[in-house]
Amino acid sequence: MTNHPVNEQLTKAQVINRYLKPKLAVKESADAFASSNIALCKYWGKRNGELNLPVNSSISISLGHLGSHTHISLSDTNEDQVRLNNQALALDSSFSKKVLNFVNLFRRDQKIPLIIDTRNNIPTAAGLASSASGFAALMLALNDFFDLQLDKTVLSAFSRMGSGSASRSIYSGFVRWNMGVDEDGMDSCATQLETQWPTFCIGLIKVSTTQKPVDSRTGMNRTIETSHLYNSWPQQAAEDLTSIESAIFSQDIEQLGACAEKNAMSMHATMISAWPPLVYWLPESLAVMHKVWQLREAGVSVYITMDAGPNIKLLFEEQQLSVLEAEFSTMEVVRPFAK
Ligand code: 2P0
Repeated sequence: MTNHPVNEQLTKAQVINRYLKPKLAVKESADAFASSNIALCKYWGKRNGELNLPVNSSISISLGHLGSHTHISLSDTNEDQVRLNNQALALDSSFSKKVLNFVNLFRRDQKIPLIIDTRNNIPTAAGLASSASGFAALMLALNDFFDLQLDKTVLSAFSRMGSGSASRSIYSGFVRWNMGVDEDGMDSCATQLETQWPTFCIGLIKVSTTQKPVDSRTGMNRTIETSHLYNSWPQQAAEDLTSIESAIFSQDIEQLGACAEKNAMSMHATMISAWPPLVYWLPESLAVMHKVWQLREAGVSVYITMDAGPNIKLLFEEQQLSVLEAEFSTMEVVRPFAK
């Protein structure tokens, strides 16, 4: 694509280094939690793959108690140890490599062997965005462990270098990730929308929890490279962002839901028109979609969003909860603003 300039000059390490002291302080251990998030206006496409700078701004809702918990402590052996959901992983596994590459951006050449223990209470790699909460929790834990004293916008920008959507998981509630324009990407970070919507609900319908065949990063790169429909995506995303943000502030579920559903379907249209085609939907996903559309025809205010996977997320207000629970017996409900 020629209309999305790629600027690969700065590396992650160069950008991060500017914010670090030469020698790190080291605590005995640190703990952090970050919520996962579901995009209402999706992040789909990078203008810079090294720094994970997006083609468009996005908006998400955080998933409250669902997310990642990271514990960092000093390793008493000379080697790092990486644990995921109470299991020790090989250091050359793809998860360990991702975690340690990120940790090394901060540790640099200092010999500080660590135990990095991550626990997700969401299914890993099932389209429920565990990389978002994972990198955000890791960033928060590193900030504490090495006493980096970084402010939240910097933590968001650094998390983004681990995984784009992680920039939004530094905050809770409704969050906007501004695409930014600066060469070093430090203005490509998230901010929290200062509003509460106590009746807002998300319903998670797990169609499949197995590992998806093509990860998001590969999927978005393939889409940019091969889908002609992608040309219309940046402008649509910009328009959807404005509409979704105003619907959040006016608590208009119809406007928010319709625009979020259209945004998700448009993103999937760009994927389906990529080559080879990227079809994350399963027959069960479509069955749920048809059921939702029938319910809406019958007057139930409920809308769909989907990410790079087969699972369905429903957007609705509390008044619809009992009807939807009767229709979707396996649905897990998240109320991000519940006290
Ligand atoms: C989103 N997704 O806005 C979009 C919608 C998937 C579909 O952010 O390459 O794991 O690590 O920056 O953040 C998933 O992409 O990708 C994602 P990388 P990431 O939630």
